[in-house]
Order: sequence, then C-alpha cells, then structure tokens
Amino acid sequence: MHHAQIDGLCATDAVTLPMAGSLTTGDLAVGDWVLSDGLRILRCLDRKTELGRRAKGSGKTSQLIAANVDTLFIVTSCNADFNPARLERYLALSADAGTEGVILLTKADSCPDPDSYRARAERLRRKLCVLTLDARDPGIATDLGDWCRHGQTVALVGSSGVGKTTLTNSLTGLAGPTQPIREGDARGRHTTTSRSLHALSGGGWLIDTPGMRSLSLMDATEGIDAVFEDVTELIGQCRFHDCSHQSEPGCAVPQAIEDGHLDAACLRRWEKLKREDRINTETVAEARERSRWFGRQVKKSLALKSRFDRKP
Ligand SMILES: Nc1nc2c(ncn2[C@@H]2O[C@H](COP(=O)(O)OP(=O)(O)OP(=O)(O)O)[C@@H](O)[C@H]2O)c(=O)[nH]1
Ligand SMILES: [Mg+2]
Repeated sequence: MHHAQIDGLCATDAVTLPMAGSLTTGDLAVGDWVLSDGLRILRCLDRKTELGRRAKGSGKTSQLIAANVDTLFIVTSCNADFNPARLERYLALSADAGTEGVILLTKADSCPDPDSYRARAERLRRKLCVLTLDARDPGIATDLGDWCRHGQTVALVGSSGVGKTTLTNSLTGLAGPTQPIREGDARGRHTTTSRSLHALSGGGWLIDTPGMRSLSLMDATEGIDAVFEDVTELIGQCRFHDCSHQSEPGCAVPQAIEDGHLDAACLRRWEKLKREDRINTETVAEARERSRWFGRQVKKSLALKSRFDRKP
C-alpha cells in the first residue's frame, strides 16, 4: 500500500488506483474488497472478519493485520521456533476473529520426529487441525486444497523464517524472495516486509505476511476462552465465581492438576494471556473515553465561538 493509492487485484489484472472522497489508505487492510469505477476506489465493502492485534510501541491502539480471512494458517516449524505459548496467542487471535485456525508445521522433511511436534500442537486446542509438511513441495496444494477453494481467503502468519513465502510460492507458482534461517537458533531474516494478496488457481485468495516479532492481543477475551476451553470449563466448577485459584476453598484447580486433568503450565499461560488482554483492553476503553472527552471539548469550543461570532 502507498499513501495516496492502493495496489489491488481485479478479476483479470493487478491495478493501482487512488482513493476517492474521504477514504484513505489507512481505512483499508490487505484482504479488503472495494468498489471502484475503474478510475478510483469508491468504497470498502463490509468485512466478514477482521484480524487485529495491539499496535507496536507504547500506543494503545489496535492494528488491523488482514480483513476477510476465512482460514488462518498459523505457520511454525519442526525446530526451535515451535513455541506453545506463541501458538496459543495466534489461535486466540484467530478464534476471536471468527476465522478457522489451522497449524502448519513446516520443515517436517528435515526433522527426525515431526509426529512429536504434531502431537504437542494437537494438545493446544480441542479439535485442532495440525499438518506436518515440506513447504517447498508443490504437492501441498492438494493437502491444503479444501481451505484454498473458490471464494476462500487464507492468510499465513508466524515468525520470520518458518516458510510462509515458501508456502506462498508452492501454492501460487510465484517466486517470492526467501532466505535461509540462522543455523544456531532457527531465526529468520525478516525477508518479507509487507503483506501481499495473491490469487490461487482454484479461485481462492492467499495473504502472505512479514514474520511477526511479537503478537500482543487486545479485546480477545472470547478467543482466549475458546482456545482454553478445558480451563474455562474447569474453573466454572469452582465454588466462588471470583475464585483466584490460589487457595480458596472449593477451588477445582488443584485437584485437576493433581489428577493430571489440567497442565499447570497451561493454566499459567492462560492466566498470563487473560491478564495481558485485560490490561490492553482497559487501555482501549480509556482511549475511547478520552476521545469522547475531546469531542465534547471541541463541541463546547465551537458553540462558544459561534456565540462570539454572532455578537455585533
Ligand atoms: N527443508 C525445508 N526448508 C524450508 C521449508 N519451508 C521453508 N524452508 C526454508 O526456510 C527458509 C525461510 O523460508 P521463508 O519462506 O523465507 O520464510 P518466511 O516465513 O517467509 O520468512 P519471512 O519472510 O522472513 O517472514 C528458506 O530457506 C526456505 O527454503 C520446509 O518445509 N522444508
Ligand atoms: Mg516471507
């Protein structure tokens, strides 16, 4: 995306068009559908889904990652990149947006035991779909075909170096730039620097994204609870509604941990995500309140000015 115009795809071609009226590039995200008269972008159509995260820095705003995504391919590799806490964040993001989250474990070809990674990933959420694959293999188009069919939009997210662009190339036949990862810690080199949309041969759409350094959730309570269904069901059995799961009588957590029904590490990750989400969400509410206050001040000033202007 540029400042005054956007790059888009239409039925037959790639186009670059300026925006009409009050529409700015900041109003649009990759994956948006727009109406155009062939000369300008006139309007953005209502979105089916929105994938957002807390914007980087100390600001308190959310940043739209992509629009209208049906399936979020959460990409990680069968190596040191694999991190349950990070995957849970992506799953919560996806669940909160109402998209289907699917985990793709790349580099299965260079791992002695990819099934152990798959088993660990499958434990992250009930009924979670996890695939191990070699992202360089064009045959994966068949494995991923159901998600990529006509009218469907898929997006690839994950750390740098996990193979998002390699997957994009295998699924589209393009030759987008990729780079080898660092040997020691499996980290990528942030090769892709902007989000891009590509047409798939079966009539679907695919979004490649730059590797994310961090994913900070905000306003994602429902998504977090959906991913941590086991935890939320269990704490529903605590005697007190506001149980802090520390030492209250009737708390269901210690027994479940002792019986092996609940993983203590999973509970800690859930608590951390909930806390973070609460803090980030509260700050959004504060920002809204501030903006309302500002609006009221502007109104007051305008009223005062018009009274002053009317005076002879
Ligand atoms: N052996 C093997 N190599 C892979 C696989 N997937 C990706 N690679 C290699 O991993 C390196 C990084 O892949 P990229 O596609 O650039 O990774 P990316 O996720 O797009 O990285 P960023 O653009 O930096 O976010 C490249 O050298 C790929 O060839 C895989 O499944 N198997
Ligand atoms: Mg890339």
